[in-house]
Amino acid sequence: MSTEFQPLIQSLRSGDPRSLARAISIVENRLPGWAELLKALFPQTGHARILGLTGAPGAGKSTLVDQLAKHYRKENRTVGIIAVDPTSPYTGGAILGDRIRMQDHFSDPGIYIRSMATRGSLGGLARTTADVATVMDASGRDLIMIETVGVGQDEVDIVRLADVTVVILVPGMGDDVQSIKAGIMEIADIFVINKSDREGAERVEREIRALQSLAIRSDHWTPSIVKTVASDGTGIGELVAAITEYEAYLQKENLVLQHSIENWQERLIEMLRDSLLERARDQMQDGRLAAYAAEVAGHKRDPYTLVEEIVSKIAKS
Ligand SMILES: Nc1nc2c(ncn2[C@@H]2O[C@H](COP(=O)(O)OP(=O)(O)O)[C@@H](O)[C@H]2O)c(=O)[nH]1
Ligand SMILES: [Mg+2]
Repeated sequence: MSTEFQPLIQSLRSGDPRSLARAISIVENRLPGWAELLKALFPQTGHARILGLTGAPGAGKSTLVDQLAKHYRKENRTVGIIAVDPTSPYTGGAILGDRIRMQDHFSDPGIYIRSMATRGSLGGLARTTADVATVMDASGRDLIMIETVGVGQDEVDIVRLADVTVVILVPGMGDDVQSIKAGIMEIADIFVINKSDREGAERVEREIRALQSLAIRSDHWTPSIVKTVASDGTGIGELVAAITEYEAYLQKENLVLQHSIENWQERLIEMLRDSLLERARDQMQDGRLAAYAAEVAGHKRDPYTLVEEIVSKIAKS
């Protein structure tokens, strides 16, 4: 099977954007051979740094990603962007709507942009995003930026795979800082207060500091707070410095491997759950599930024994 993908893998490694696009499509849409492709690519991964950026719609995530991409390109680092944001302006390198700015990058093969379909994702959004990042990593991208909207469970799962997580807030959403604190306080390695050209940036900063004084992270890192105006590039240098500083902290404290182990623990459980469930479903084709449900509903059978039986059949198959 893997020989079938050999030419694709070769051109992918040479950085060819079309091969990258094809490989991502295979993985994202779970086309035949997707798992074989990932198996073949996995040994080539582990090089890319993954940056997660999350925040409410309109907070300026895409604008920030765009500015960061420009910055890192000047340092000659190759960039892959994954937008898990249905409102994002870019899709597979093509531009939607009025966001002309990304056009700057079109002629630069050092930047590859991909939007994820957020609905009906076959393998679950977080897992598919992780797999797409794996493909980008294998293609030799130095830096992968993942843009996600909001801070729901999906987002938390997605940003878990990032080495560095940036949470973007904007002035004028003061109460939101309170309401989303549970979700963001744990995942933010760096806070960005974007649209600092607006009234109220100081207040947001005070609120973050107040929340920070209540929560001590297990790695003892105090997330930095950076004020930016993404639309004109103000503060991007500071943000890059904050990212570098956090990465240096991870290195110094030997936390990189630990992060990775924690991340894989979650991902392995998820993969096992998916895979076992798939096999259980295989066993219950042709209305067997409905028949079982009818038996349980009619109290002809207890569900506990039933599940044990199904699981032991999977183990034997
Ligand atoms: N005033 C101001 N507008 C900004 C700033 N950053 C982004 N914007 C604008 O805010 C809007 C939403 O930005 P976008 O990057 O698409 O937000 P996203 O939904 O979080 O990806 C766009 O019109 C941007 O030009 C900023 O720092 N200040
Ligand atoms: Mg966006």
